Amino acid sequence: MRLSSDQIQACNEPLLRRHQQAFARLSEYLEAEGFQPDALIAQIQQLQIAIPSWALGTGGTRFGRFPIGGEPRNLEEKIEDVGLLHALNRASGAISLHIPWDIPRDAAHIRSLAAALGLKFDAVNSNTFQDQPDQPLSYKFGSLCHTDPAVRRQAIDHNIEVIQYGKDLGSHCLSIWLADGSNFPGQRSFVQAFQHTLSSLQEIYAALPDDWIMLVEYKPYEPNFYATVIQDWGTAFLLSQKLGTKARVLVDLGHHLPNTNIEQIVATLMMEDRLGGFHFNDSKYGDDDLTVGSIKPYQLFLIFHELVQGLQSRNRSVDSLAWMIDASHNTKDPLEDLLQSVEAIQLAFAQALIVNRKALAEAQQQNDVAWCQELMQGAFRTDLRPLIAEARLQAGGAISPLHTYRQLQVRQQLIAQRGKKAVATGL
Ligand code: LRH
Ligand code: MN
Ligand code: MN
Repeated sequence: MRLSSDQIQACNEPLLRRHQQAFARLSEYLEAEGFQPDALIAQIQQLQIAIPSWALGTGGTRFGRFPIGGEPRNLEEKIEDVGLLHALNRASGAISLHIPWDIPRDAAHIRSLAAALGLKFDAVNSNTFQDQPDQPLSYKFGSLCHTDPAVRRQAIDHNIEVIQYGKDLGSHCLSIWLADGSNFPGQRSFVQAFQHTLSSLQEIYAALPDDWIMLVEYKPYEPNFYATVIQDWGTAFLLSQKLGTKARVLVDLGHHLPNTNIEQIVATLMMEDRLGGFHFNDSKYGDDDLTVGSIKPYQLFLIFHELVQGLQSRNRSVDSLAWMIDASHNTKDPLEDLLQSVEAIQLAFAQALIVNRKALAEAQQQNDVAWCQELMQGAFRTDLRPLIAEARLQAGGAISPLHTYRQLQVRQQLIAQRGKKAVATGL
């Protein structure tokens, strides 16, 4: 299924007048504050968020899963779904694949399908946290860190194979998340587990093409509940430093202990030029994988504030980082949830763009604490939804993606085509 620009424009029609009024009011305010709406729109349009191939179906918990129907049954249909999102918001122009959940067996065909929908391939993800049916050795006690060199070899070879799939698709980035760790004190030597991980990563790094990036993702716990080998940003940073300049840290927002100051981590990683990318989601307790911006929108804004600062001070463009969503949708339609997540990211980015940085630097220098807060919250509390809608509209998208998605009865059509019982692979 595809959405034509005529269909989208027809849905925009009745919303146009109200949108134009709201955008005119906002433009006037922004101009008075010293910002050019057109320049902001150009920056917003540049930010493309990759959609994970593993999150296009309903997720679940270990207690149950409630499929919604019409879920994509194969990679082709997942690409089709990302195409639907991108047609609506013009900001989801990339897909991130998890191997072997989504193996692009006919890379040329998959590539051309994606290209026809305006999609690129972002990071390819390896998977050594599950055993596959045809796999000779088990990852029950780890993969790249395993005590047995034969298991490490198998996991290294898998990563090298994933690089090959990525090359065939035109990706430039390998993303590695390891579940490796231990469940009980004394089970493993921390030092040995780290050293095995490092030497395995070094072999994978050696197979990485020159124009590729290796993203190292950290997580404090789950599925191991005593210790995780790459538990925090410090460990991921250390590994990336030891590996070389192509290795960078991936920050998954859900992979922190409660109340961790993620924006400070982001600032430090940017300062050291080691930030590689993001897995966006939101959480109340742990790795909840909820809709981006649904629980802690101010934190999201503060993260973007550091990102914008870091990118501007290094004169780097937004596409120098890998922007991805990593969420799971247990009770909402996954496509609606993803539309909401992308919009939350765009909003936080736009809010960060309108922080008066000059005034903030002065207030910081004067230790004017109240004024610093005023400037930050002033940007955060500005309703920039008409600006994001205008960015979409000018790019040929929907003024209100969710509204249009429902009006065009996309889910109902997907169910009619794929069936009520179609269930996607992935989370
Ligand atoms: C682990 C994780 C990691 C995996 C994905 C499926 O919690 O965030 O990024 O690749 O979930
Ligand atoms: Mn993740
Ligand atoms: Mn996670």
